Amino acid sequence: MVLAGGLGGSRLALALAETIDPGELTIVGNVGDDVEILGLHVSPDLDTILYTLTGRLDEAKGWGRAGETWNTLETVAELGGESWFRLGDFDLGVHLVRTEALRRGEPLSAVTARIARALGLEPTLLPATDERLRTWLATPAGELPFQEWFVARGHRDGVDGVRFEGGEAARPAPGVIEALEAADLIAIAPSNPFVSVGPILAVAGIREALEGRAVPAVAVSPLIGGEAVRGPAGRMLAHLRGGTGPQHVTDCYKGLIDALVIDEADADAEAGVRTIVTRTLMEDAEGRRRVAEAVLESVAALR
Ligand code: FO1
Repeated sequence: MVLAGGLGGSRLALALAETIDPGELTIVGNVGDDVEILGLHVSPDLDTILYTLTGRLDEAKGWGRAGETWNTLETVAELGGESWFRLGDFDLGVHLVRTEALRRGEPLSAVTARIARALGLEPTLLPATDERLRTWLATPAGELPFQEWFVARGHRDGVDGVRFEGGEAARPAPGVIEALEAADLIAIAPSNPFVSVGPILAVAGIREALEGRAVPAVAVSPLIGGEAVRGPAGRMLAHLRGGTGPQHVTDCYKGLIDALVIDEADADAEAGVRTIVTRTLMEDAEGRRRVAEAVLESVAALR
């Protein structure tokens, strides 16, 4: 089982799906980034996973679909509608189907499973929760909803704290706890620990199941040489945890992991937990295989 945010999450999920039987893999995705745009429910991280593992991701952007067209968005912009969050024509089809289903009362997990099946996804993809859970950032400019901070303001505002609206009350989506209990290994993807993995762990039932795990849990550090591969994770670790070394990543997962996969560039730094050292950049199939093998090695090493 893998707990995954968007791009980093989907890369590790793909790495594992290419290395083990993909039907044996369960991916639990972040929904704290979910947002309503033009009346449509968008689940960016679930979609990044769906698109990555079915060969549809726009690799250059790291979100949305390859070969996308923007006719609808252009019309929306012409009409003065909401166009800051760029929804492409192909992508919109997914949001239409999802939103219609949710309005009819179908749970997010059920419509996600339907979309996944239709797109040919082999692993099981589960949202962390079917209930409303939203990430908010405390910044010097005030508290901002996730996508306003990340996309509209380009995650330039410093983050003094993260809050998960609905996190305490949210129950794990059907299948999440069962998958956690049936797993041979629990992996935490090299996603942002605060805003990508944080919302998953904010679901009390998931955190408790992870704390009480009977199998090894291993995280892959999102850092290479003390810097995040992409996005604001480095800046957030520095400000909220006091540094950008393996130990600061471990500190985000206290009591939740037995090992941390770190990059060769960070091998000399203290981690506060058992480490597995490899090259962690997953740029190509070879890089993904290396990381998947390091993660899977930890099962044998920790048993
Ligand atoms: N990221 C951007 O930087 N700009 C966008 O306009 C944008 C649109 C978008 C549409 C659908 C989708 O699934 C993702 C989209 N993203 C966009 C990426 C996304 O908001 C973030 O990368 C994730 O939420 C962070 O994991």
